[in-house]
Amino acid sequence: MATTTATLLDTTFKKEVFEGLSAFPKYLSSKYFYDKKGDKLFQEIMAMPEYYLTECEFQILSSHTETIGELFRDRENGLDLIELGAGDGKKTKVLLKYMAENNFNFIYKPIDISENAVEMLSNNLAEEMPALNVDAEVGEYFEVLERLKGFNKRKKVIMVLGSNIGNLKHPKAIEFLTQLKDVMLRDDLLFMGFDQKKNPQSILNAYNDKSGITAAFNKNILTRINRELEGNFDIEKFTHWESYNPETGTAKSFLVANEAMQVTIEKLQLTVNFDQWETIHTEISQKYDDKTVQWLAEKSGLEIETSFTDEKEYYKNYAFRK
Ligand code: AVJ
Repeated sequence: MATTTATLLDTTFKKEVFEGLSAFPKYLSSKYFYDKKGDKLFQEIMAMPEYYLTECEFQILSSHTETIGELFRDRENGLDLIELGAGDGKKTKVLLKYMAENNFNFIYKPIDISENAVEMLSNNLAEEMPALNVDAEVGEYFEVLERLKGFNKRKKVIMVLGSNIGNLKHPKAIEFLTQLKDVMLRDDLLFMGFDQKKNPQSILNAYNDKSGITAAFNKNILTRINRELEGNFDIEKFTHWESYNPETGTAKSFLVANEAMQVTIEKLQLTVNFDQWETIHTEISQKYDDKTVQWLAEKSGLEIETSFTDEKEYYKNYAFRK
């Protein structure tokens, strides 16, 4: 008896892989990079010299710790610090330490799509900063937003670091920012990192490192499909390809099929045909300038309060109010 699609595609992952690989041109969502192996590869990416983003944001948070911390502070009632896409928390710890050492009354709520990352971060914080009040959660951005409405008793600061917003095309970014605005009250802050437009070669290098870590990261989505959905992708037959359009500021990642092939994904009851040189689009990493961030803010009903940048002006963190 034929299985109905409803039971066949019973998770978002299955549904989206089915849709993306049945579409033309083919695509997969970068949010599926982050399983245990993907988290590890992303850690390695953040440590690569080519991937300047992490170092720049770390520099910003380290050199403006006090100003940023005091921007967050509410002396009367304290605050809830909510971080979306917390990852390993390395950069956030700079702020957490300042807040802990300067009598801030606050709880830290890290949220991440990776169960593994959330668990590692919670354990790490319990060890390194045992006095810290941590309430971690696993979830996707758009899912957890609803639940943030419950955090209304005192000031909230919502933090999204790492230029994670760059994975969203502008219309989706506006939707995301608007939803954040909707859960914010008058005195709440949104503190967000935006990777800036810069010389195009530096951007290309950041997503096309010589050591092949980014390539492995990109291909990990196929490995994940093989393992979780019983696919038979031959990973070797795909090439990681990066492009950057300096006009739009969009960096795009692809997996290119080196030869014609047929792939079967058992759990989706799906056969996928690839022509030689056919692509799967896997990620966008949008780069910004002040004008674009200003425009996104306006479209979302937010106002830029202030911003912070690094020495090279490669990266910026903006504080928004509604
Ligand atoms: C975590 C989404 C910000 O787009 O720069 C790194 C992910 N992809 N190298 C980015 C990523 C390839 C990263 N973000």
